[in-house]
Amino acid sequence: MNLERKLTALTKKMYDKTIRQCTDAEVYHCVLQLTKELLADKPVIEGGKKVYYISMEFLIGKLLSNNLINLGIYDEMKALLAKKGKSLAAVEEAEPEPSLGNGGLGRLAACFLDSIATLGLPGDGIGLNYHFGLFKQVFQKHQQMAEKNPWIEKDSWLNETGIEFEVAFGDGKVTSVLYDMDVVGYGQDRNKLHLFDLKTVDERLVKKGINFDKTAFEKNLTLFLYPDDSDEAGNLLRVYQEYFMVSNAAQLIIRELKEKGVDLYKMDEHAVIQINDTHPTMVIPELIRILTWEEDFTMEDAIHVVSRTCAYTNHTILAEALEKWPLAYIEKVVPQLVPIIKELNARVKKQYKDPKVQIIDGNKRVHMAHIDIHYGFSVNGVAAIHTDILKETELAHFYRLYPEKFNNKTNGITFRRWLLSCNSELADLLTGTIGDGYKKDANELERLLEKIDDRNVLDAIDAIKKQKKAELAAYIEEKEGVCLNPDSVFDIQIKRLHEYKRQQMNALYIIHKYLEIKAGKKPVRPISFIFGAKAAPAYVIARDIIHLLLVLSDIINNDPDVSPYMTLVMVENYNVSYAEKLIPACDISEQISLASKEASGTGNMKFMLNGAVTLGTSDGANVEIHELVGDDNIYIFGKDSDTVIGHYAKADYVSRDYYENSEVIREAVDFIVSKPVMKLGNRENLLRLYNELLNKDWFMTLLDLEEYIEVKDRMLADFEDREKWKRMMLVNIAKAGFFSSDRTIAEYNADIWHLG
Ligand code: 26Q
Repeated sequence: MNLERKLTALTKKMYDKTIRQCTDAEVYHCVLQLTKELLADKPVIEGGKKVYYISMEFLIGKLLSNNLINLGIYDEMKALLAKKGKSLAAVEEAEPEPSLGNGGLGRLAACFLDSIATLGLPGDGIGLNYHFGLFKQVFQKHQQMAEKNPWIEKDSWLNETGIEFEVAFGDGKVTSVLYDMDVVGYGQDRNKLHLFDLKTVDERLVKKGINFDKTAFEKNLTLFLYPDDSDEAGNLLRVYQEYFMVSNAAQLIIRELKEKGVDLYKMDEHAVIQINDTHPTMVIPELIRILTWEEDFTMEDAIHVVSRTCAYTNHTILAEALEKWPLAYIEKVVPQLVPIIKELNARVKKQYKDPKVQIIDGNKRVHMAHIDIHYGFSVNGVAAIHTDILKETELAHFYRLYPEKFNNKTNGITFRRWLLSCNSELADLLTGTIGDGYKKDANELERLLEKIDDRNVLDAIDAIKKQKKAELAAYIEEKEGVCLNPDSVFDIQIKRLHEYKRQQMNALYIIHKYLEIKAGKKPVRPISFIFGAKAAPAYVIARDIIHLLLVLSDIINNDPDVSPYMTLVMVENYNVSYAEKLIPACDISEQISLASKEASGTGNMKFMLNGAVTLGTSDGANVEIHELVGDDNIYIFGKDSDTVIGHYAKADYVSRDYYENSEVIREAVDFIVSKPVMKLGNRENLLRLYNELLNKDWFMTLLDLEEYIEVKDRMLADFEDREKWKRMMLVNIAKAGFFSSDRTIAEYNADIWHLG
């Protein structure tokens, strides 16, 4: 294959220019075109049984580099462009970023598609083609504002399929159109991501910011992704979106089965549907409806085969995040599902008396997870501790009924994006040190442990970290106008803004450091505190926390007594591309959720793989990271999940006691409403946050604050023992293999899907 000849022909045809004469954006469009042609040439992965991964979110991020890597032409393309005076990085800047997810759950779905194809398994994603995705975050007067984020251009990764379906709602029918994206595996053939759109969607509905006419569902359904992660928005439009997705999914799956000549009574032998959290739950009653109404199945037969086809993944134990829709909503949106849901409910009621396992509760709310558990064959959590909590506490009543359905699948990340693409320097060093077998079998990373005493390897890892920090500092200076000292420690917390993730605890540490410096106690080495996070626009306290961080950064970075020793930056519009720049540059990975609340976390894995050391609580996948690297290569602090669950059960946590009993805590908390902060910030935001911490603190920030300060200070001191730190970096990289999503997907396949 001759890339140069093909690309030259394309630039000539599309712009009547040579590669050299094209702008970066023009080159991008030509490379996009060329890559799409190469993708289309790949055979589609076929096999006996296929998985359909249905998800409201696929946080795919930019796709150019990832596709080039998986096609095996990344280096060649980079060299070709360089020869023509172009840089692939600059060309990539022209690619619009689709933000079709809120955070972890959406990114996990994207990593899974990459791994399913890489393992050569037949499996497609099914989701929605949101025109503006998740909102774009801008900061104004130390506040988060939301704008739309258009990403679909005339030419994009989307392919028209010509496939259309009808979807009937209580108040009218709509037509859907299906777009596909090719998902090529690493050195493999391809699967597809199917994204459904509304034929009559109208982008002009969006006026200022992200406001739009919520009533015209036949025009608005696919405009935006709901910006709430882990909060039940209680909005009817979300139910419209969910039904639109699953009705299309069900029609597509049945159409594909029929094309293969499958006997629908044996659907479960040819298809498995993985339900990504409760959001696609209505696919269960919808399939049952189609089979009974259109395929003449008895209710008994339909329930039987659908239950053997559907599997459910739970991503949260936060009660407020478990979807419970008023039956009246479903009645309005999809009246045709109501008799089915009532039938499913009646069957449960007949068999089980326990009110905790009913589908429709006393307040006429439909518990979506309960449908999944009763009428699916598998229920999985996303990290060992999370699955244990589901079994022992949150879903204990169901575990007693169906112990055989419960299983754990610890999350993973695709090493193509989170190592090969974002940190090719480290990938090359690894290849030079242990060979490139780790690219296919991530467990081979362990061979790096043999080099634990190898000066050259340790220094080389450290040199790459230095380089990535310098690159990030330059990028942040350009984007945010904040100058970071590349010799400082880079302490990074990037994830959705949520009280349980405790960005506010990190903020209190920062205040504590600031006050120490003001009092003359200077750190031996400057520290750069870096945050990236979007808050759901309706999540008031989360926005208050962003406000505090922005005000603090203004104070700290502009105080000449302090800024030589510490810097604070909250980057604007944190997204996948920003993560790819931040993660390779991190020294301290902040994973400080209140124990029991973070189902898994996946950023923790990305940081570890890139040689950062974790500062975290015993929560989610941190527990498994801890087991793998051992006590000496991680910094764990805070009360464990049993203690925390005990506090909730007894309702005996009183944040004010912690405030009153500790001067350190008192000083830090009081600073939130101190003169310098109130002067720059907004009184209402700051007072609310202060009062919340003192009078409620539902996610127990103050419970772990003192120990957090202690352990973080010890970690910073250890950073000065450079030889020790370099070894910790090496051990973390070497032990990261377990967290490859290839391993996760192989487990899904062995235990749940049984594909091929
Ligand atoms: C529900 C109803 C209405 C509107 C929105 C929602 C909604 C949307 C998104 C509820 C939850 C989410 C996203 C949850 C999420 O991202 N969970 C994360 O999943 C990761 C992958 O398993 C885990 O690593 C994280 O621990 C978990 O927080």
